[in-house]
Amino acid sequence: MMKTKVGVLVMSYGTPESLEGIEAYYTHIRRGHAPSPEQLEELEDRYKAIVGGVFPLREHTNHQVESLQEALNTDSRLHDVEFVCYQGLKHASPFIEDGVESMAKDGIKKAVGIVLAPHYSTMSVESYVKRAQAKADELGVKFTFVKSYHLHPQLIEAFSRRVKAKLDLFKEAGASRDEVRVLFSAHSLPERILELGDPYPEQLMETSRAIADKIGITSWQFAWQSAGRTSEPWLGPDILDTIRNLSKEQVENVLVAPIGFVSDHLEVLYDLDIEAQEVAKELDMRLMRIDMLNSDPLYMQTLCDSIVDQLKKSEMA
Ligand code: FEC
Repeated sequence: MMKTKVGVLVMSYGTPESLEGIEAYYTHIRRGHAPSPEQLEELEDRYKAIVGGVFPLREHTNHQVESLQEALNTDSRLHDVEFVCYQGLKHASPFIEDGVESMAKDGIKKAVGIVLAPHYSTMSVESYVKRAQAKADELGVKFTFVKSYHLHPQLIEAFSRRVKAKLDLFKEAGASRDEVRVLFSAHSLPERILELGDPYPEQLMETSRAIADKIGITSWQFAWQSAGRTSEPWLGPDILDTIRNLSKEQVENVLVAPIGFVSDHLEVLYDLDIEAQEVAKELDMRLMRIDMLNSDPLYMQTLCDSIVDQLKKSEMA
């Protein structure tokens, strides 16, 4: 039987290729406005603090795309389809548009897009989708998109296992479950998303609640991290302020669960493992972080299921 080829555009944030590439990357994030020398130096210093010769996000994205293609092609539900995965990055090469162009060159007529971030926001997922759709319209590729998968049972299972594993480590160190405050976190966005009725904060609360319920924890709360350094207000409370407040409440053990991200990258390896860890140390608190999902088979299954469901829903399969 001839299999129909379906393209999968796997979209992710992107990271520089090297320390020399940081300026171009930062300029792209700032929509073409180059950073000041001070801003550039500050970002370079953050990368220098985490990068051991390779930019970890690039390796993880490459591996996620390979693993997903394998998972999709062993999924028994669509045996008349051959999935071909393409990478499309938001702020680095291969850009989202490059991914769509490669598909068109390979003769792909039908495709699904998915972002390696579980929660939908007009400022995050929607901006990936708009760019992919614009290029697809230009090149005549028919697209459908998975816009969120924040409550997928396998995703909740994968996060829950990681939270539980770290709670066990706290226990070994002498802190019972009730003595540990679990802090779920995600990337902050400008507060103006709320005026647009953006589902991002609610979806993040839903993921947090689902994990807490699954493993039966009551001592948890949510905080925002990595807010931009701009003059407009960003969603709060900020995670560093939250850690300081917890110390005032005599909480001595904190487990951070950055459920808005899936991979090891700057916002986790610097903002949490260096910056938040420093604050905790100063306050004499014990802070741990859950491991990221990276290419966890449960996460690959989440992506795979969401793609197959979306294809069926859109009647493209
Ligand atoms: O490891 C790496 O090289 C990349 C780490 C990285 C990830 C990431 C994810 C998200 N961001 C989101 C929103 C914003 C908004 C702005 C913004 C700015 C930056 C800067 C760097 C950066 N982000 Fe990012 N983000 C990562 C890295 N991000 C570097 C620039 C310096 C700084 O502010 O720290 C502000 C842009 C502006 O000026 O207009 C808004 C969101 C996510 C999670 C969803 C996703 O992955 O798409 C939301 C990873």
